Amino acid sequence: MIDALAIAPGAVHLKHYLSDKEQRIVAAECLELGARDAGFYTPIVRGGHPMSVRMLCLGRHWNARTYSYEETRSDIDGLPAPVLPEHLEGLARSAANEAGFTFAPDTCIVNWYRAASRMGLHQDKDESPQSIAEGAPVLSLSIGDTARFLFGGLRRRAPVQKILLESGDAFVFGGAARLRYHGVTRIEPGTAPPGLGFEGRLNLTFRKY
Ligand SMILES: O=C(O)CCC(=O)C(=O)O
Repeated sequence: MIDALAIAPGAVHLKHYLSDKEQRIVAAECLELGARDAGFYTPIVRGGHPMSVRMLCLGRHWNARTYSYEETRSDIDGLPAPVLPEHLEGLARSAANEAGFTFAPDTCIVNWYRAASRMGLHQDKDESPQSIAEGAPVLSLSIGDTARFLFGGLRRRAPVQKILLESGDAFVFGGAARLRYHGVTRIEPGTAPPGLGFEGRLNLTFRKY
């Protein structure tokens, strides 16, 4: 049985959603795609600072300098963004359904966290106005080391909930929760299940542009 925790209206934490086998399959798929042309890279944000995660964008590329989506990696190497594999799209669709959402994602950002990686508190608001207005969810799958995840409110200074995202967990926020601030303060090294074939944490976030 799936352990679904209601975090806020529109936000659901699905504990241990992916089996160990599914985690290994998804991790292998991401590592394989990430090692090809148009694979993992270090995004450089406005102001010229590198992000602490490595990133792989599937379906559409997210440009870290302009905070917008595009067909090609114009801030990296000009290559087209790789296609979002059907298998991953299907996993995200099913997980969102478990949380009560109908979801047809067309883009996935894979963030590869190392021990020192972080993700500052932010809102996801670079998707199309229609997608945001509809409250189309953001669905994340975590694989590897545990993350200390913060889930806040609609204002940056609103109180935050501290949530541990463990390997295999899914986290969904849409509807009234779609624009809530969120971020990752820390990765707990050495907490991943054995046999995943990589170090750190992979977080796949699916969105409908
Ligand atoms: O790594 C996570 O759990 C969150 C990722 C995130 O905030 C994002 O990709 O916008």
